[in-house]
Amino acid sequence: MFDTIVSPATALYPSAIGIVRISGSKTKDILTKITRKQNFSPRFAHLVRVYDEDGTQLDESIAIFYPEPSSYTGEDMAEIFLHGNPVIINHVVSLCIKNGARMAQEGEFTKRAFLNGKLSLEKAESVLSIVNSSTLAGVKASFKVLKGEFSRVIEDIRTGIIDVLSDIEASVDFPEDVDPDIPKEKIENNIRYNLEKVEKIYSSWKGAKVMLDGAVCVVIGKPNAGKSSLFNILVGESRAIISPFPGTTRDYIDARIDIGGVLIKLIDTAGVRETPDPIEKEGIKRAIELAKKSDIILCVFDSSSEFDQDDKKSVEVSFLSDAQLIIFVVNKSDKGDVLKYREILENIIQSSDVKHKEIEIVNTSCIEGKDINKVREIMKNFVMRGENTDFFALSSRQIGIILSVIENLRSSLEFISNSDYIGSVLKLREALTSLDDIIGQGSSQKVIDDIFKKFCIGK
Ligand SMILES: Nc1nc2c(ncn2[C@@H]2O[C@H](COP(=O)(O)OP(=O)(O)OP(=O)(O)O)[C@@H](O)[C@H]2O)c(=O)[nH]1
Ligand SMILES: [Mg+2]
Repeated sequence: MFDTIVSPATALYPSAIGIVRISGSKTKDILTKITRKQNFSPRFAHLVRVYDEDGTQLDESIAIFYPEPSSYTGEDMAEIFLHGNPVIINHVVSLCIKNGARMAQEGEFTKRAFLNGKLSLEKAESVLSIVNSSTLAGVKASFKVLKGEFSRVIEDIRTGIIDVLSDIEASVDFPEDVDPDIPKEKIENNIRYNLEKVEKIYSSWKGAKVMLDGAVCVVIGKPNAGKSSLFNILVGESRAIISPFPGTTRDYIDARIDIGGVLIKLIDTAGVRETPDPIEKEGIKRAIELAKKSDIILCVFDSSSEFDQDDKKSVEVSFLSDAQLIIFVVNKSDKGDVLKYREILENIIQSSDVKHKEIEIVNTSCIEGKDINKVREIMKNFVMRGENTDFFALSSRQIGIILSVIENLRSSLEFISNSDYIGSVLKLREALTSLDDIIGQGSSQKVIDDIFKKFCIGK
């Protein structure tokens, strides 16, 4: 049992209606004291007078009483719809406090809803993002979480993982009781199937996030490829220093650009190469760190040079990054052999196992300003795609958990492929615990139940 809390539920500036919310066991008592009305029908809009301490009438309002457990918080609750003057609202709140309530802390009504089992954790978080979203797409994506669509998907993945666990755990612990040939391939496929579902949650959120918050685009590539030249053209002014000497850019430089209404934070970085120079080394380290956390990578190549180790390293950095869009910009088309570079890059893409990323190749000439618009167009389309994406608006806590589940499932796949069943089980269990954290559940009793379901009757 908690104490009774009260607070304004609407913003404190003059408006048509201002709402005061009360929750807790003293709710009805307080309501009666300030309105002098004894009986409230559940969830009925009563027209009431509100009285001040000295008995004078303060306002006429609508009061609704929600008896527990059928209320937002799960406790006795009331909402009083007053005239929207902050003076009235604040005074009514203080009357409630004088009659036994205390001022609610931030988010305390929703917190109680969670603690009283009315909302799971992820739904409680969605209430916050519904209120805070700055776009309609964000509101709709948050509402989907509140409606329970997200928890249904999570539950689905959870059940899928439990099934895999049952298969593996049963055959490891009790080999004589279980059909011995649950093929390794089947287990692998089942893990992969669930992994893809979790990855889809992440990639669709990420795709939509760039539309909601703007995208971070990092320009990388070996020294002298033309990164700063490209950066300056996209920014529309000569921000970064350009020179024919490799290793010109050392620190990173950023600028906000607007491509047809799409906001992008563009970052120019130091050229990637092996160097003994500690300052340049530090610049390259930063470039790689920035690239890792980006949404878009522009990986620039000098087509008039030979494809070398530094180019290879830049491609590697692109593939290992979070970026969902990689544009291989084959620059210096005015003087280089772009076809040769293109062929090498196409082969690398073909033989790589990078999935879920969009990879494009564009030939450009920064000197002639050629085909830079293609780069702009691809970036814009990538960001705008989020507009129609079916995604859940998730909190950073939830995304953190989703990422750890992805990690766990990937490692469990790796263990299985090395026939390390115990290692795989441990990782799957970690994934389950994390999934439970999303909705705030904590038990893995279901795993045990599922294992015994597979035993022969009578054993
Ligand atoms: N011919 C030709 N030269 C180019 C092109 N783009 C850039 N350059 C030249 O290539 C040299 C290097 O350009 P930058 O933009 O400084 O290259 P960077 O990749 O930023 O180099 P670092 O900062 O040293 O890593 C400069 O002399 C540019 O003028 C191009 O498309 N064609
Ligand atoms: Mg540069």
